[in-house]
Parts: sequence; C-alpha cells; structure tokens
Amino acid sequence: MLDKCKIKKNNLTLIATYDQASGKILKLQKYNGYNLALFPQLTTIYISLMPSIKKILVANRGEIALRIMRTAREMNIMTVAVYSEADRTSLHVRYADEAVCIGPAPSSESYLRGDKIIKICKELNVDAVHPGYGFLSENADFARKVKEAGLIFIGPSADSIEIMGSKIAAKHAAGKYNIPMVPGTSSAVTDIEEAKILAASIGYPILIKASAGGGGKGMRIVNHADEFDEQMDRAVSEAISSFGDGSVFIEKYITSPKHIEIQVLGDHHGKIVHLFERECSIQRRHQKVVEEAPSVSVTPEIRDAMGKCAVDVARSCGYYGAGTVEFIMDEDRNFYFLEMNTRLQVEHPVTEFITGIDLVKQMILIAEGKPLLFNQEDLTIKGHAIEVRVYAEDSKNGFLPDVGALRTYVRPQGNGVRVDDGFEQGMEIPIYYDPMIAKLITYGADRDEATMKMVRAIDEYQITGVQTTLPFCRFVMKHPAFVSGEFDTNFVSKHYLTENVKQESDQDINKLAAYITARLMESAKPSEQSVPFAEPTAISKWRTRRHIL
Ligand code: MV4
Repeated sequence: MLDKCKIKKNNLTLIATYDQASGKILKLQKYNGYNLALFPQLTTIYISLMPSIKKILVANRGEIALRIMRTAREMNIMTVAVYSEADRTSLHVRYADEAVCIGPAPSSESYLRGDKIIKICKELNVDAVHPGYGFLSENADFARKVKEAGLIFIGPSADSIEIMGSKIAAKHAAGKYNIPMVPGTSSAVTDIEEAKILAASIGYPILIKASAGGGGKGMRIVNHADEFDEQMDRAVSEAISSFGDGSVFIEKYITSPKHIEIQVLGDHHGKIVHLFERECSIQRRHQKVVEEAPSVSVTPEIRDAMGKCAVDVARSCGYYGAGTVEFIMDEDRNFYFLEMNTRLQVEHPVTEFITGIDLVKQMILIAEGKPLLFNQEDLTIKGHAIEVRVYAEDSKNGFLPDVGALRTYVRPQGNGVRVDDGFEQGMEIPIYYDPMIAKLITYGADRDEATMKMVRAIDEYQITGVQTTLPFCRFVMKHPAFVSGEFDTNFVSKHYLTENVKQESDQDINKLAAYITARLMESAKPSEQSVPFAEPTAISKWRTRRHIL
C-alpha cells in the first residue's frame, strides 16, 4: 500500500511517497520539486516515518516470553501473551497486559500456529510480533506472512532467514567475502564418486551435513572411505524424511573443536556491529549446558578477526536485527564459519552482561527502523559472565528427563546473579516442551569471580520435586578443565559420563519414559501423589552450629 505524506522539518516541507507496510520511503521530494532521496542527512526524516511499536505479541512461552515482556514494559510497550492449554497458569500469561489461549498443549496445535497468531494480532491491534527462540522464530514463511499482514516481525527479513536456513545457501552467500570455512563441498553433493574423491583429498574423518539441518541435526560422520556410500545413503534419506530436502554437503570433520559464536546487531540502514563472542563448547547432544562470555581461548586479535567475519556473514544476506554467527575453532586456533542463527539465542544474557546492552531492546528499536546509536569502537567487554541451563533432567542418572512439580523452588539472589525462568514454586513442568527450568547467569569482574559466584548461586538454588542439571553445572565449575579453559565440545563425554555415571539409553526411550511417568502420575489419586516433604539442601549447616555462650 503506497501513501503520500507531507512532513515539516527544519522549515522545509517535504513530500514522502512511502510503502505503508515497510515504512520505507520510495521517493522524497522538496515541496517545490527537488528529489531529496539521495541526501543522507535526511535519515532523521526517514526514521520519523517508521511506525513506532505500541503493542507486541510474544509468540513464545516460558522464560523467553517473560524476558521479552520485561523489556517491552520498560519501553512502555503493551504486551500480548499467547498460551497453550498446558500453560494456563504460566508466569508469562500473568505478566502480559493481555493473553489469549491459542490451543491444546502440543506445539503444533498452539505455539506453531502462525495463522492463529496473526489473526490474534489483527483482533487485538498488535503492531509487532516477537518470536523469541524455537517455535516460529526461524520460520521464513511466518516472518513473511507477519509482514504481509501489515505487522512488524521483530527479527530479520524472511529472505535472510531463508538464506541462513539453508546451510548451502549460507555458505554460498558468505563466499562473497573472505570468510574461513571448513574444507569441503561448496554446493550440494550430486555425484557420489566425485564427492568420494574430494573426501579422500580432504582426508577422513569427514562429516556429511544436511543443508536444511543445523544445530547438529542431520549430521553423519564418515570415518573411512569404505563407509562413504552407506553413510551418504543414510544422510540423504534422513534429510528427506526430516526436512523434506535431501541436499547434503561434506566437510572435513574437526574432531575436537571449540564452539564459539559471535553476536551481531544490524539496523535497517546498513550498519552492522558485533558484540563479541560467547563460548558454548560445554554441551550434551547439541544441547548447550554452560555458556560464557568472553571465551578464554579467544585473543584480542582472533576476536577482532572473528567479529569482522561475523559482520561480513551478516552483511552477505542483508541482515538486520539480532543474529548469531557460529564458528568452530580447532586446536591450532584456526576458526571456521559454520552457520548463522537468525534469532535471539537462549544464551544472549551473557553478552548483555559483558556489553551492558539489552539485546531485546535493540531488537525492538531496530524493528522500529531506528538506527543503532553506537559504533563498533564504542563497544567494549567489561567483566565476565557465565550461564548455566537448569534442565529438569537427572544429571546423576544419564540426564534422564524428570517430570513433576517444583515442590521447593527458591532462586539464588544477590550481586551479579540473574535468573531467567518461567516457573514458581508448586508449578508442574509440562512434558510437552523443552525441559529447561531456568537459566542461571552470573557476572563478575573476571572469570574467577563469575565462576565463584556461579558456585555460590548454584548452592543457594533450592529445587526439589524434580531432579535437575544443577549438580552437573557445579561439577563443571569445579573441574580443572573448565577452570583452566582447556576444554572443547567433547567435555561431557570426556570428563563427565566416564567419571560419573552409566551410559544413558536412547533419548527417544527417555522421552517415552517421561511421558509414561507423567501419565501414571495423572491417573494417581492426589493422596498417592503427595511425596513426603523433602528438606531442601541449604548451603549452611546453621541448625547444628548455633551456640549459646
Ligand atoms: C562440525 C563439527 C566438526 N567439524 N563441522 C554441531 C552443531 C552444528 N552447528 C555443527 N556442528 C558441528 N559441526 C565440522 N566440519 C562439529 C560440530 C559439533 C559441535 C559444534 C558446536 C557445538 C557442539 C558440537 C558438538 C558436536 C559436534
């Protein structure tokens, strides 16, 4: 929809022809006929035409929905929550100014129903949608439909999401710049014999990756040439069944990498900056458990080089909004671009601590068309932040998912401690969604201080009713490999499973077990359900150490 409007600015009368949906000016003329569109000093007028956001619908649940709403409230923006039937009593529902039930518990019938969400936006006069992470956050089709409905998608363009969603398209785009990539094919494998010749020249082991995969999904390791055909067959058929796209490519397999990612922010005016790195190597089955910023393995020189590469990757797809460029770094500190995540990430708070920048606020300002008000040189790292993810999983028993209610739930507090969660004492952890209970983040002047704060905060955290990954997180904080910084993506298998517990069974079986347990608990009578009260573990033995002198 095109519109014209007259603007008075600095004693000038201007006529702007602009596209209402995007707020973009197509033509800007002085009242007496000059074409002013080429005058960069008029960007302030350009900006003033962008719609300001008064109401945001958060298309997500749990901690991230709350985290987004908190910033919205600080910006005097109204919030709308959507929730599934399983989340009726959730904190994000109570925090929002308005809330709408969008369907039954399964995500496919609720949080993934983009059509329903857009309809609600129209009915409730919503200006913008924040997708959070997961669910619809990297769905290009949803981003496109939001825009077509005249709403603002608080995130990148649908085209950027699409390019980065295809790992082959992403490599292709990034190929326009001088960005280091793991040796391998730059396009989809079409000729198996040709691919085998390449694999032999790169050297085994190699990885076959699905173009539509990412985050560790759709990867296959090939250790020897004689497994190549079999693994290729499997990779292609898995890619077809999981993603509906059988394109795969091959890469040299870096066996002990560090996972380092760079946070970027880009505005609608072509400015892109990076907010340094996050170290995310400590993960289990591609699920991150401990993240920190900055990384002990990144020198100022590497940081600068990696940051520039990340900005170039973002530029290669005309990126705006918040995004993360993922790299792996080998033992010799060579780094390679892997993929770009076109969303706000779970671990974004560590970057917020070390830069002092509220990433959600920046996302909203960017979506309003405002220019970034800082330059790369203005950004510095101050202190050190560590995040641990508290999952309802039994880390002392093969990380089996645990279900149940939070019988005791007392958060740690104090200087440099942040807890992002969506639960309260007494609440049931729904089985339908990610089992993350909370993110615990600590901030200190340096890595030692942040680590010590983390141990203190973990010890203060009182959770009973479900088993959690807190003991594992404490184990990590105290482990010499973590303390020294000499760890990679194999940390858990190298130091934890072998040192502690029996090997876990298949994840699908775990999920099934969790489901059956939940069903059994539902059918149990309330009296049978109640468990004897468990004394929460306290950090002090004060009861036994009171003195009468
Ligand atoms: C790799 C790799 C080694 N070599 N690519 C996993 C997540 C996805 N973004 C890509 N991943 C990997 N790609 C090559 N050529 C090792 C991993 C990897 C990994 C990467 C980051 C964090 C954790 C990981 C755990 C296992 C494997």
